[in-house]
Amino acid sequence: MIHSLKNQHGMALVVTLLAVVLITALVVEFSYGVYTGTSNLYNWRDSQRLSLMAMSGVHVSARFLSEKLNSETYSYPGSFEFPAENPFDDFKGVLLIRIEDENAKFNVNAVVYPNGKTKNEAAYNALRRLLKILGLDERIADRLVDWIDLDSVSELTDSEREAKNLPLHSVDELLLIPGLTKNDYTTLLPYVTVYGARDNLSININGAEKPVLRCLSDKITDELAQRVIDFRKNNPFQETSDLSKVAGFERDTGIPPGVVVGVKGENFSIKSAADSGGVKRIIETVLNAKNGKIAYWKEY
Ligand SMILES: [Ca+2]
Repeated sequence: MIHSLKNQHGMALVVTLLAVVLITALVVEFSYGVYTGTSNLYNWRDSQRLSLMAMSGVHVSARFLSEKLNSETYSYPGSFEFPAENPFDDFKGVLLIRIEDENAKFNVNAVVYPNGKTKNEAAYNALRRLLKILGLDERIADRLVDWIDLDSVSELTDSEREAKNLPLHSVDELLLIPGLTKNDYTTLLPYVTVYGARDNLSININGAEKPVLRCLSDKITDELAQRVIDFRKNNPFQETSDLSKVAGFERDTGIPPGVVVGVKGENFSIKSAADSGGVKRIIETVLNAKNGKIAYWKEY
């Protein structure tokens, strides 16, 4: 019964989102008419139209997130995709929106406290566990600390070489860290972020994938992490203490101070791709759904 109600609830959100997409599409259609009134360049027109579609995808997502987060104490799941086919009457194309909760990922900047001087041991140890779980060299955690911290004292021989000595602005910067390979980067990418609090390592357990759940404490085995995932499918965590309802967490979660478990995302990445006959226009953005600020924007 609970399961079915949850499903209906999920469906209602998607239907609302669809309705908003269609309304927005009409608005875009109108602006498009105005926009292209003075031009007869076909490619330009097409490209502008795709761009507007992708933009409407971002607006829809931002509105959806803001409404959802204002009305609920938690956010679930960690990511979802929303395709809308032919949202225009006379437009054959697809708008594909993907939304990801950045706070369900490991914020690599949290390994050094905001003062730039002190290593957050709990976050650092959690990162070592994440690296180990992913089959990567645990010393990458030391390389990251040296890259971010203000001092130039090397943990490893080359780990302060051309170091930024500041937090990362985008995950791509990981590629600049000495000794961190393209393979390390690709393996880490689905699980790490640069957005979110830096005074603690804070993770939304409603969205975190298994390796991220496991790295929270030594105690969280693959089996325990799977139980968390199974539990939240039917009962998303509405508050942090709900974690104790999962078998194995009743008495103690084993999560150390310095690592904070949350149930709600705040920073979301949105990828909105408009595609017509293989011609694409994509917008990637990261939005703070709480204060409406855009932390990242890229259109291509
Ligand atoms: Ca440094």
